[in-house]
Amino acid sequence: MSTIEVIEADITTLGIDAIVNAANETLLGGGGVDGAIHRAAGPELVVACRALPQVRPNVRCPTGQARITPGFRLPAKYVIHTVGPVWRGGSAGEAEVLAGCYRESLRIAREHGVRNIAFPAISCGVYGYPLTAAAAIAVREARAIQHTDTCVARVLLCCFADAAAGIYRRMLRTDRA
Ligand code: AR6
Repeated sequence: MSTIEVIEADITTLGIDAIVNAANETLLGGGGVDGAIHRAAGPELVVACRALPQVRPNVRCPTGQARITPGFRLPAKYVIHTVGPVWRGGSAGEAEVLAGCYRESLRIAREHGVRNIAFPAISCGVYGYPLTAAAAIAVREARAIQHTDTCVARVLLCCFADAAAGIYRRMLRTDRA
């Protein structure tokens, strides 16, 4: 049984088992939450990411999949890197790919005995995914494991802005499983 909470925070400050990074396929860093996580984790993080095998030239994590590294100087023990879809209007399979990011991150979390995990709003920045639609997927995927997962006890949906947190909270209240 796990709980789902919406919090407003800088995800890099959370002292929990794992935080999820909204990365790109290279896993070598970028802007947004990815940049913040790399800055806070220190240079060891990009070294660890670079050491992950490439599945294609310059692709260490295909879109919709996830990879794990230590958190290094972060208060979180692990970083689970996932790559969300770029929003292309909604008919390019974005919803299924985004759901895959949550599922794969939770699967890897479980494999590593993670009990507490925080997700940012994957794809909702530079990648342009509409927040309300993305929040519905985040809530649905967190709920999908809520009653069956014996490892993950707490899923935090971490928003950077209060407007986003409001949307997530409304989704949690209205979209009961
Ligand atoms: N803590 C929590 N949430 C944050 C933080 C933070 N410190 N910083 C930003 N956000 P984005 P994407 C929120 O653009 O859309 C990178 O360059 C932000 O408000 O970080 O998946 C990667 O390398 C937004 O709601 O990720 C990729 O190239 C959410 O995190 C690309 O951006 C995601 O915004 C990925 O784009």
